[in-house]
Amino acid sequence: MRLVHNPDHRLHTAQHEMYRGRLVPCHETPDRLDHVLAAVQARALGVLCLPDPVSDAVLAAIHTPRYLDFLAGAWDAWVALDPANAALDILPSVWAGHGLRRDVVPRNFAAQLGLYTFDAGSPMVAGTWAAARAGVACAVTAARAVLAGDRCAVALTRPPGHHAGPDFFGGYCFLNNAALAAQTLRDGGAARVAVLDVDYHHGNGTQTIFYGRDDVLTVSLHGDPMTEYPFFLGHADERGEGAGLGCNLNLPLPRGTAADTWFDTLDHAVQAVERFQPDALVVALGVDTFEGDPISGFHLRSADYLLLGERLARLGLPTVVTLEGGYAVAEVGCNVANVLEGFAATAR
Ligand code: SP5
Ligand code: ZN
Repeated sequence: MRLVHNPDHRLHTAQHEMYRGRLVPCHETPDRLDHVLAAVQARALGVLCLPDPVSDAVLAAIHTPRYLDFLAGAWDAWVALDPANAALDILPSVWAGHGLRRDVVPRNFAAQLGLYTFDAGSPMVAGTWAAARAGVACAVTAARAVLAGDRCAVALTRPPGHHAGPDFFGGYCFLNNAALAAQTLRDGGAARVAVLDVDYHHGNGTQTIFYGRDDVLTVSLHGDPMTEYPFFLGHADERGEGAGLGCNLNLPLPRGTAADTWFDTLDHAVQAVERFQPDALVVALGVDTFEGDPISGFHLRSADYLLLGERLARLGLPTVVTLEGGYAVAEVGCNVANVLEGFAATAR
């Protein structure tokens, strides 16, 4: 199993996210990935390798030019406002919601920031763009390995991606790694691709990217948006639109859901993937479904992740895995390694 890791992930190290009127320490930290890398190496789950570089055209297949330009220039624009900003994370304070125009891009940087994000919990720093780009390279490299015949390849990366849409960031995500992996599989000859998102949070960015398309099925199993982030998308009645009608499936579950119900619901997700008859699978793997996760509300235990890996492998599909959330730092490595171990034991 090829394990593509992001050598630049540490460049994205932010300080604070806004929570209940205060800046609190970021949950999405570099040590998360360090624990994952240590765990997969300790168990010899596969070959750790570096990503191949990717061109701008790869990003532009999923994200808009104006959004990519914004991300690429955001840090310089931030520091140009005031040299003292170099010591501060970029966070927004105004948003283009509630009937406000999104078609005109203001010249003001704070306004642009509010045009391109939907929360105040996703700080950007000087190295965010480089880290996120290198993360995309991991996802695309993993997808290319699967196109070349690997049964499974894994992008071990951060920042995560599944909340990032065509022209927006949020939920600690800037570029949608899973969507870019799916698009790479499509461009490489897979006629139909399924994205199965098992992160605790609804994959709103991925859903939005593929909502009108019938060549990519998006399925997400997540905390009910009536009470859980990202709140404003992820309901069961969102089924896709136009040609994509029927190609999006949301399976929201109440906060507090334990493993038995979660796995029953995973069976529904897996059946939907099977009905779609895809040529390849992308798994958006968040392990923030863990009982000890500090920001989430499901109750999976570490051993359950072995079963998840087995279940995913039993689909029998060429599979790309991207790393999404998981904030119980001490256990995140074990939980991710368990998924991969369960997969490898079953795929063999
Ligand atoms: C990829 C991913 O899992 N993104 C999740 C983004 C969730 N952002 C909102 C989190 C609210 C955190 N609450 C802070 C609790 C302080 N103890
Ligand atoms: Zn999550």
